[in-house]
Amino acid sequence: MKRVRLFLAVLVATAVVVWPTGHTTTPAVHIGQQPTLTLPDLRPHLEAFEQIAQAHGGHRGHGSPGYAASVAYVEQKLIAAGFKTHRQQFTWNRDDGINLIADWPGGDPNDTLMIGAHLDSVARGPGINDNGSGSAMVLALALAVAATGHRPQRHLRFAWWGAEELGLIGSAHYIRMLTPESTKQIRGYLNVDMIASPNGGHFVYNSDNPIERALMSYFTARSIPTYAIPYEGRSDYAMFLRAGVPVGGVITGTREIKTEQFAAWWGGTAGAPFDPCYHQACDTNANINETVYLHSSNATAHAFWTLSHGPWEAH
Ligand code: DTR
Ligand code: ZN
Ligand code: ZN
Repeated sequence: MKRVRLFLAVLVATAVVVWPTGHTTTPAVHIGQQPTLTLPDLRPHLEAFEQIAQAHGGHRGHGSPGYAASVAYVEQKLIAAGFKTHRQQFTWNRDDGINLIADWPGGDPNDTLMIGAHLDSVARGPGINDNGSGSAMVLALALAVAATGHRPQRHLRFAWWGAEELGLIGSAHYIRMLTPESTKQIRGYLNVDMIASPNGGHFVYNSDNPIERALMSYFTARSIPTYAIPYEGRSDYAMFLRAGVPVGGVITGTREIKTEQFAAWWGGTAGAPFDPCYHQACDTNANINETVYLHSSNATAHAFWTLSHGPWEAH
């Protein structure tokens, strides 16, 4: 009888250790230390994007080897950090397009927080402000989530969109491929496009939702003036908005001219464009305002971290 009891004890112990009960339990919620993104977190990715463009015909446009190399660069960093990555293929203008989607394991998939940036440039140049700045920030944020072991109640999904410059093609494909149920699982989407303009400022989408409030709390806490801009449907947030997903984000300006008032608020040159190299070959690493970039990056990181847990409407 004693031998039987011993056998059963070993069997149970083995069953617990070797044969789990068939369902994976989500790791306990752990709120990691909110990161402060620094230039060493961001610049290496911007420099990699410019080197990729230089090695592949001068740009990272949809369907080009430069775009494919940009996807591979971001993907390998994410996989090394423990993300589950997925290349979502689509075709546009007879060229193969790719959205790179990365899910951080854990969290409630029915309550997903998303952040995204388009990874493609125009065919005229390397696209470092537009939109290496956004792509690098989203990558640095994802790596910070992994490094801090951040495991909030919400599921976290990161995206790098293809073919934005051709008309929001990649993000439109992503939304089109969602079912109504999976669309409802997305609690909110933060868009990150052009956040380091050389003569830039701090524009916040006039979302009137928890995303805008979380973004504004960063700037208000530092007494940094901001200017609310309406949705114009000119970046990847547009497709999420049309699908009924709450959206938000910041932008530091494109070819529009900086006014005297804005120069008084943010410095820089009145009467000149926020980004004189918008969609030009000179959109290189020299086309980055580091002060503006750090504020817009950390405002977005603060909002994402804040919104990753807690009651949505309480924000
Ligand atoms: N279409 C973006 C630039 C752009 C224009 N308006 C906005 C508003 C919000 C974000 C981005 C933009 C591009 O050239 O990539
Ligand atoms: Zn852009
Ligand atoms: Zn652009």
